[in-house]
Amino acid sequence: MKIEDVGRPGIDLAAPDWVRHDALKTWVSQVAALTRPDSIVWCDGSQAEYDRFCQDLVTSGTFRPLNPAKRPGSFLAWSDPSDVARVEDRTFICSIHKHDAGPTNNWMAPDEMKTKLRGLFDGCMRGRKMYVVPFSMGPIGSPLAHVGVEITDSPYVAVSMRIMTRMGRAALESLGATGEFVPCLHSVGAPLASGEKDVVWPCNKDHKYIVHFPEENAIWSFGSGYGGNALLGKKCFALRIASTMGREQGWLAEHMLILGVQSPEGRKSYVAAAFPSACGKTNFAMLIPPPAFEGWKVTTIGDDIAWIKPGPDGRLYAINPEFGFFGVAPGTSYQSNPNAMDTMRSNSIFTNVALTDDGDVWWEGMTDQPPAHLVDWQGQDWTPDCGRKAAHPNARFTSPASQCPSLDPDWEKIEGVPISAFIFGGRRSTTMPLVMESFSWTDGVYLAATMGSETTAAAAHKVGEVRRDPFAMLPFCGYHIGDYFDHWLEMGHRVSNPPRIFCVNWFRKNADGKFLWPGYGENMRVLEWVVDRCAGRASAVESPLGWMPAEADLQWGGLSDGVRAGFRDAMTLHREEWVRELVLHEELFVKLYDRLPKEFVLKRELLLAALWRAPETWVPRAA
Ligand code: SAT
Ligand code: MN
Repeated sequence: MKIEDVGRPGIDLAAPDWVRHDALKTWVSQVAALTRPDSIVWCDGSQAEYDRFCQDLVTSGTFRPLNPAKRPGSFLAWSDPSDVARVEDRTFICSIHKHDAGPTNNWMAPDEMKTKLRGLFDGCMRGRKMYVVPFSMGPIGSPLAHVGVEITDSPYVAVSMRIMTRMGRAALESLGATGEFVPCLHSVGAPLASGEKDVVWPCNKDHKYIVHFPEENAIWSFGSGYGGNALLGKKCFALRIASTMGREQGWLAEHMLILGVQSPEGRKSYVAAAFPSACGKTNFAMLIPPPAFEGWKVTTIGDDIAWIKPGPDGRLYAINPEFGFFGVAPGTSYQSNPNAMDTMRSNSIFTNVALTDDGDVWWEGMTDQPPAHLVDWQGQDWTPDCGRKAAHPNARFTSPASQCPSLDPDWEKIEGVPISAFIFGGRRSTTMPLVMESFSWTDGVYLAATMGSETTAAAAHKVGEVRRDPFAMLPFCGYHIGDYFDHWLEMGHRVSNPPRIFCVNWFRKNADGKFLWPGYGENMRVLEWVVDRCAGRASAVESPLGWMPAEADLQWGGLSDGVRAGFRDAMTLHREEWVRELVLHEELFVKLYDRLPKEFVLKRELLLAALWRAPETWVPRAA
């Protein structure tokens, strides 16, 4: 990524002796000359440095230290109310050709965008420190790992990157003097005039740009300090840029959790599962099996992103490129996810949750009884009857993965873990059954490509509308989504032993709007069927859409008849709903026209025919 020489920055550019990468030094000095920070801080990733940055954040008022007796080593931050989620309408894929970004991404010509961005970045770090943050996505030394360097003027970003990635000196040293890195440039876009007092959450209310240049693997982000907009290793690098790299190099970068399942006899399998943001991925990744599953164990490799490559034995192997969890706080409790609650007991950053009177945190759903008094995420007094939410619905915890009690012992294995099954799940109150297995790889790719989901608070748009979210990658695919489907079809043919593909829907409701399936730990019953199918140990019924378990194919110990009745309803296929669904698939296909895999057109016709052959309502029944 070229930035023209705009002169000398006029500050000390000397890098510490462990920085031996000349191209990095050049880039840093170009960025400094453009953005005009007061000083440059090269981040080594040490604990002492982290503590110093946190202390600075406390001094500036961005961080509030939490009560060390309740939440040791932890801090609370409240963002500006205008900066609380990813900004999808301000997110751009600037490929040279518009067609390569495809109809699901915003696009602008790279030159035009760079001119615009250069204007915005000009002097944008005045009055601030510029942090140079080297990081590795994936275990350092893994053949699946890649290095990035984020330049940011936000110390909140620097400390969050240390939790979320393998950050600092070791990451940079793994590059030697000339290795390739992804340059990630970030500014909150709020320069300070000399003597001007800073606000606690600087950001730019008028201009936000989250921009990717796929042909040069570069990222520029301006104006937001929040989540995926600012922690550029996550969605920008590990999904949008990495998906482009994976397409060129023959691997996959996916919006997937990775978990391990171990049976009482010690059989172990790994599963990767895609769900849209804020659909309970962290809960699923840290699932605790119910009492009826004595001896079963679920272990966590990752909760959000998977990088997946063919291994020498014809299977697909996955790593979690991240080092921590950036999870949705509201709804997380010792009931819904004890492992997440234990993970965030210490050394964590909380953003946009409420503060309790004894210096701890609280959010909706954390306890049955809300505290009698809180300070809410906007700094106002809160009582249970005040009519406002105490935490923002997209409030987050940022915690080290190493603190997770269910962490898999092999989570840092450099070759990754072999994947037996892919699971795709949307949030659908109707239509989609609780679980089914695709008839084939191609069928599975079709089902994942046409996945729909009701929108959540993770991004700034209307909550609760159904939108197509192919592979849960709609906001994260860095190139034409039609080409992405082709890449998936091809990857299945490239390996001799591809994973099986399943769809799930934990969110189906009855006519009264009540969930039909209890979810959380009870999802173990579905997960057991999935891994047993992969091992050839579970039976299934052939439905018009795929293989489905009959009631007798799941374990029911410890559940009431009511739950089993809910299961039957959640597995029912209604022809009318499905015909409507297939019409909506057509809406997506029309947008992709020339790059839509031809297999999909045929598959849709076959599905329609199968639905008309089957009874109007179809329930899986054992033969
Ligand atoms: O804010 S993030 O993009 O990192 C989280 C998410 O949307 O999944
Ligand atoms: Mn996500």
